[in-house]
Amino acid sequence: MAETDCIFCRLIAGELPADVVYQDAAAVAIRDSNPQAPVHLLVMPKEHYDSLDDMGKRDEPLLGHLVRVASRVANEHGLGETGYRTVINTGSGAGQSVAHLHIHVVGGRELTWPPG
Ligand code: DGP
Repeated sequence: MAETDCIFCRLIAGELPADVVYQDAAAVAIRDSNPQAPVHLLVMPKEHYDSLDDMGKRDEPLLGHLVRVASRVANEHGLGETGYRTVINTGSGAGQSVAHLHIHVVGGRELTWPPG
């Protein structure tokens, strides 16, 4: 169910503008508005989940689908050869600023490890 005060729910509903690069019945991928690399996409479920910790056993197929979508959009954006990083920030201490589960797909430059 969409949450009226969730930016990503509003964006999925078309109430806010977004650069959508992929969508299907369950998932959407958009360009991040504050990119940290030449390619920085966000893959998210259309249904609202606050975070990864909101997902239960019954959500495992959706979670798997989101990860496959992340791989698909990464490759469609030319990251297959150079490599890319997928990140899910969970909780404010880990840098989660939007409480709607999303997978960052980052690439197009050298990525260091460990992340900050
Ligand atoms: P996180 O900090 O892990 O919750 O990531 C949230 C990301 O969402 C952050 O990189 C910036 C991005 N973001 C926030 N608001 C918007 C928006 O309205 N549109 C788009 N495209 N990205 C947004």
